[in-house]
Amino acid sequence: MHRVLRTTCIVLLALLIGMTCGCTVQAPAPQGGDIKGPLVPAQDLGMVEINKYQGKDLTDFKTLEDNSVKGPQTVDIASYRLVIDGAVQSPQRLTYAEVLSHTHYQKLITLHCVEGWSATGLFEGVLMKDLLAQAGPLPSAVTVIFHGQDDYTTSLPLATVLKRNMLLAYRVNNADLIARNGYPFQLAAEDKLGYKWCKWVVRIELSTDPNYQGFWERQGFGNDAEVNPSP
Ligand SMILES: Nc1nc2c(c(=O)[nH]1)N[C@H]1C(S)=C(S)[C@@H](COP(=O)(O)O)O[C@H]1N2
Ligand SMILES: [Mo]
Repeated sequence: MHRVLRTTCIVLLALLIGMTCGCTVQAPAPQGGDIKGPLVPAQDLGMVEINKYQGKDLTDFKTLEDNSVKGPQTVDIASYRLVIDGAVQSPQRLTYAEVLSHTHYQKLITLHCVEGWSATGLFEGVLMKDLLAQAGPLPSAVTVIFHGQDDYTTSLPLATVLKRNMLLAYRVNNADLIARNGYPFQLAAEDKLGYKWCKWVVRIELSTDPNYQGFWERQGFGNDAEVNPSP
């Protein structure tokens, strides 16, 4: 009897905590599985777009509904510069080719949108770690703020970006990103909800503010946005 009472109390307490913390949106359970592969140097997969990789079905990103706040952006690659600034030793303004001069990597990753859908792709990109090393984050830098050409912003802790070997992707499924998917660059924010996967990245700002909130985060979506939060 005691046991039942105690369990009931714990359940009620958990519900109460859940309700009071209900101001932020929780991550949905991954749908269709959280498919993930190892980080490998980019291999030549031929000139064609692929829809299967090592036996896994890939999502056709081109036909995904575009949910971006202001719709697909058109980035002029001739005048494009990726700005890396803020709390860094030497701010950078990199051309598309300069970004791509870093080592290319590939990884099978699933994007989970907070709305409940998910998409799996073979992402190809350069390591954020390599790009950031070029600018030299100051010891006081704790947050990486991503700015899209549409003035969208989102952020991640610098430590997470480095530890997870996050990729700044320029290709998915062996095809260059198209405008609706973030051309020229989308952050492949592995294990973070879709709103952390900034598209049309034009600026990477290092910040000393641990509590910075991006566009959706300011609307009440969790700043952590972890897909598989550990208890
Ligand atoms: N610049 C920018 N990036 C953005 C968004 C946006 O509105 N603007 N929307 C985000 C959201 S909510 C999701 S789910 C993903 C969708 O990425 P996809 O279109 O490549 O699937 O992009 C993210 N990146
Ligand atoms: Mo999303």
